[in-house]
Formats: sequence, structure tokens, C-alpha cells
Amino acid sequence: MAHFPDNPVFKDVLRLVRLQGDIGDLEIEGEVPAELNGAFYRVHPDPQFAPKFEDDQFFNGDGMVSMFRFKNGRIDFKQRYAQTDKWKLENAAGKALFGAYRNPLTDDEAVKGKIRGTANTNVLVHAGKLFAMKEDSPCLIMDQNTLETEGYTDFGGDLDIPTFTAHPKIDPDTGNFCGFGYSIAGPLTREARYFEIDPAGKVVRQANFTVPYYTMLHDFSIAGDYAVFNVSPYTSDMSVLERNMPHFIYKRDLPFYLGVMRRDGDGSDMRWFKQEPSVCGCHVMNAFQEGTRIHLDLPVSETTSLPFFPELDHPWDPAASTTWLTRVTVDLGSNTDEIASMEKIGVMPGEFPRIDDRMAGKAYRHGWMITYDFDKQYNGPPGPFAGVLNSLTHYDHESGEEKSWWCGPDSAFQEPAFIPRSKDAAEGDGWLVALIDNHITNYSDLCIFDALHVEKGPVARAKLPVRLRQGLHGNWVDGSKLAA
Ligand code: V55
Ligand code: FE
Repeated sequence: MAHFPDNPVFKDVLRLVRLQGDIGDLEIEGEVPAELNGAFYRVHPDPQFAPKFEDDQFFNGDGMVSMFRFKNGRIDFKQRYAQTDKWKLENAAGKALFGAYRNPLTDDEAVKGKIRGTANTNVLVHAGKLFAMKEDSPCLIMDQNTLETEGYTDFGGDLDIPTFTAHPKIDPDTGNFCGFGYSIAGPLTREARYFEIDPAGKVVRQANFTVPYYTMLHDFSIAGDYAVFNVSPYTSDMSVLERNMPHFIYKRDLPFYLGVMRRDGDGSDMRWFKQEPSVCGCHVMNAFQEGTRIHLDLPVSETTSLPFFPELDHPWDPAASTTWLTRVTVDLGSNTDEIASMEKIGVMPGEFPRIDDRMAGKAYRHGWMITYDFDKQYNGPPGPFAGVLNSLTHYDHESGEEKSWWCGPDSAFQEPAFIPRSKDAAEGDGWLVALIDNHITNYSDLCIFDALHVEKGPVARAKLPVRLRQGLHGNWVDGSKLAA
């Protein structure tokens, strides 16, 4: 007998789905390019049971993983829960045992000390497995063909830290999975570790570093030989957890930082470059080296872009939380600890930046985000972000041109992923896939775009007979890595 809280986090576009199953040969509108062979994986939070607290957070839900398998113009759909240790313990009990988001003080006595992860943030195939990731817990391994869960891994004991990243980058030259864990010395600690896992699944690099203050180290980038970490003023302390406030609170008086260290070192060369007054940035589009300078592109707002990680002394302000694509530059040749420049490089505001992942860490031309066209009509209920992500925008950093496509008054986008036309196609030559959720009919379509002509709208739509809940992140994998 499930009574979900009377809370916007469980209503309208955030109404739970909790549906596991398979649909073969999805209904298609248009033509799916026959040469597309592979799978698109994505994940959304979807609590298995009614949460323990009325004010439960969107980010606290159990990971529900979806797979769209493309072959010969046909798409098969599969959806399963990531069966984390938390999911299994709660499934056996028939109710929620773990409490608030990132707050172990709120858990039932019976599960004290158990891994709290939900695997709800990102999914990516590496070393022959599907990694289901959440930044507060180890890496969960799933089968990339069946979506069966195998369990948490510490990579044969080599990665002896309690946390992992939900935002890895794959080095296009080595194929290494580049990532990090933060708060590795326990909840709320400033210790972090950079690591790389090679294509065979072996941990080949590890380097510890310390963040300037306890923060949500959500995303990062590689930039050639360097790893770059963006720090925004999300922070917390024990008194926040003791009062069961949202785990992260936003403190605009703390600086924004960019940390830069060599990927092949031991972390002792880490330099933190500071920006005051602070800004807020979360997801990285890309970063690259240019001589002694490092550039990192990311959507940036004046203050917290996540309404559920609020400021205590300032009300939520949608305008100040709107994010614009910005290039942050630091100079390793300088002896200052100041950020050299921050320059707005996008006109359309938005979030969920993506690139042609073969350009990760390199000078690049093409980027995409889902964007807010505030001038357009919207007929649906509000969602979890600053506005309705109703458009898809292509940013050409070389020509400075932007092209967008609006998905109509009833719908919103989820994060896209890029698919190259072939292994050695030019940068940007390929497709984007993205879910479009219709908030009136309550159906979701997986849409396929020509990546360099998003303004033409989708070339095909794979139509689901249900709506998928607002999700976070996902990735494409080539068919050569999947069972035939
Ligand atoms: C984010 C998402 C999370 C999380 C921390 O987008 C940060 C940011 C879905 O979970 O736990
Ligand atoms: Fe994220």
C-alpha cells in the first residue's frame, strides 16, 4: 500500500514509472538510419518504494536503466532497475529502509553501514560491462545485453575507495576510463582521488588530491595531459545532516574554483584557480589545452542551478539560476591563483552539454545542449529545473553559429548523446539521440537527429507507449561491443 508524498517531486512530469520490461521492435515514425548498430543507455531516478520522508529529493530515487538497441533500422527497448545493495535490501523488506539523500543518519538501524548508492546518475559501457554510476558509492556492474545486475566492484581490490564518479571521460587516444571519487575518507571529507581504468578493466593510474572545501564534485574533464575539476559553492557539514536538511546547501560567498593537475602525476602538482565573486557550474561540455592555457566550457549561472540544493539566506531565483555556456580559462604559465577569464560563448541558455566524445579533452568545434527557449508557449506542468528544456541547440565554436529546434508546446527534452556516422567520420558527422517527453499525452519518443542539422527536427521517432521519468545521463555504445 504505497502512499507517495504530496510533493511536486512525485507529480506530473516527475510521476514515478517503476516499470521493468521489454518492448521489441518499437513503433517508428520516419526512417531509422539502417547503419545505426549499437545501443543507447540512459538512467532516471525511480524510487522502488515510497520514501521515508515527505520532502524526499528527486536525486534520491533508485536507478532505472533503459536500453534502446538499434540494428537494421529496428529498435528494441529494455528497462530494468539497477539492483543496488540498497534496492535488494529494500526489495526483501518490502519498504524503504534508507532515508534521505546522502544522509546516513536517517537510515534504519538494520542497514547502518550498508552501501547507500542508487546508481541513478549515468550508465556507460566500458571493459565489456555496463557501469551504473552514482557519485556517493562504488561502481555497479550490469550486463550490457540483459541489464542484469552483477553487483558493486572495486576492480579486483585496486580501487580501494568508497566512492566513484557518475561523469567519466573516455580518453579517445588510450580508451582509458578517466574518473575520480570524492569524499573518499568518509562523508563530508575533502579527500579525492583521480584514476584511470584501461579498456581491459585494470586500474592503471591513481592520484590523490584535496578539494578546497567539501563540495559536490559532480563532473570534471580531461584536457590533454591534464585533469580539470570545477568546484561550485555546493557544500555541507555535519550540522546539515543532523538537522536533515538537503545534503547540499549553496553558499554564494565561497569561491568558484578550477583545479588542474597532470593525469600522469601523483596529484601533488594540483593547482586551484579561484573566481570571486563566485559562479555556479555543474556539467562540463569539454576542456582542452592551448599552449600553457587550459580552457573548460560549461553552462554557468550566477547562483545555484538546482532548486533542491538551495541557499539558506536567498530565495530561489530562476533568472539567477539560468545557465549559459561559458569558457573558463586558466594559465599554467602564470604564477597567480586567479582564473584568467570567463567568457560567455553561447546565446541560448541550457544544460546537459554533450560533444562528439571522440574529441574529449581536445580542441573541438561542435557542442550540443538542450536549451530553454523562454519565448515559446508551454502547455504542461512545471518540471525539476529552472525552466522547460524545450529546445536542442548545436553550438559551432568555429563559426560562432547556433542552430536550434523547438520540440513544441507540449514537450521537453532529456539529455542527448552523439553517435558518429562511422569510426573515422569527421567531428560532428553523425546523429544525436534524445528523448522527448510529451507532458500532455504522457508518452516519450526517442528522437534521432542529424547532429549538424538539428534545426531540421528529428529524422525519426521511436515511440514508447509510456512516458519515461525525467532522467539524468546516458551514452551510446557501438554494436561491436554487444551480443548480435
Ligand atoms: C547531480 C545529480 C545527482 C547527484 C548529485 O546533476 C548531483 C547533479 C542524480 O544524482 O547525486
Ligand atoms: Fe550529472
